[in-house]
Amino acid sequence: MIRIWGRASAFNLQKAYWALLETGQPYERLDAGGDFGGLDSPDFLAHNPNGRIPVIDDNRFVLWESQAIVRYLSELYAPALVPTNVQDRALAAQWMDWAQTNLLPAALDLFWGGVRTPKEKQDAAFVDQALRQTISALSLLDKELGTHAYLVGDSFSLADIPAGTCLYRFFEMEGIERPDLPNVASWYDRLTARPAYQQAVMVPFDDLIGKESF
Ligand SMILES: N[C@@H](CCC(=O)N[C@@H](CS)C(=O)NCC(=O)O)C(=O)O
Repeated sequence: MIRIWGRASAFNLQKAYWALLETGQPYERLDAGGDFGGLDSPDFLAHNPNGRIPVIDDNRFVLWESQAIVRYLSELYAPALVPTNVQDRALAAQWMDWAQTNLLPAALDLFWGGVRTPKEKQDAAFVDQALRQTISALSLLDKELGTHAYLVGDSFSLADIPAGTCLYRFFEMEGIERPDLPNVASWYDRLTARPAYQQAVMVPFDDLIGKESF
């Protein structure tokens, strides 16, 4: 039985949880972080000395960092999510690293500034800049997705998980203008058809307003 720690509304938990659900393995999710707290308890820190969620324990193998978890779970339990040839695996790594270092910081700033910051404290210039950066990153994806259905070729793979996780909040948050991104929108439709995406990612995100959390 795989155990995974993290509150359902945590962005980084959602990446790892989505991958876990794609594996079909039995699991237990334990709420932690946000209003559940517990990240500074000795037991939690013994699992993750970095004091963040998500963390998994797979028969005493403990792993933290969401994208490391996505890779581990896919390779061990859902090999169909891992491209078989070296070049495609390299492309998957490219998209995962790009999402982590380019798309997600912008998208999380947008979410932080426009959703988790109380309305009366929101900084319009900050939100606007984060929106422009997010749209710029999504426009790059829109071009890429013009020639194939998923980030690596025409099959869903682990490469889609980090970038795909931010789409639900981007398309659902209120008060922003979204440009037409037809290929991203079609990709999003394909992701939302996946039961694992629905369960892990399409969950309310209007909690923790005013708290420093994603
Ligand atoms: N780089 C880490 C970041 C982990 C992280 O910052 N997690 C956030 C939730 S998205 C957290 O633990 N926040 C504290 C809390 O929720 O209380 C990863 O990808 O796993």
